[in-house]
Amino acid sequence: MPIGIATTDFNHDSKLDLVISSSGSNNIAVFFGVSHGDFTLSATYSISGTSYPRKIAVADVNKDNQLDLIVVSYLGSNVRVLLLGSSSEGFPAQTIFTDGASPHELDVGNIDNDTCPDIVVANSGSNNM
Ligand SMILES: [Ca+2]
Ligand SMILES: [Ca+2]
Repeated sequence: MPIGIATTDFNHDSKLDLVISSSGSNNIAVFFGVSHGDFTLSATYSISGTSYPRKIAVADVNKDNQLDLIVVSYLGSNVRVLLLGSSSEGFPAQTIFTDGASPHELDVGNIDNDTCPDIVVANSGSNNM
């Protein structure tokens, strides 16, 4: 079941692309925009374990000028970061950060005004952020 969506231009072709998380199949699908509002499936990435991926955000986490994906794993109680462009296979191994119980929402911004993006996660199971 699709549950999270983000839009950006991953491949720098000036056409909007879609990223969709699917909770039932534990994966993320990337669709590149083509023309006239159509999209083509680029790749599907498994989110390991019984993860139930939900909200997705996009940011250049490692500052290599390639956008990366950040997704919350509701059942895994963690946040996964998938780096784009550091491998010919697209998003390589995931970096997993332990989080509170049942993370539900996330957003990315620069909270402390340094040069690195920060991630804020709302944990519905532990009533904290
Ligand atoms: Ca694009
Ligand atoms: Ca990056």
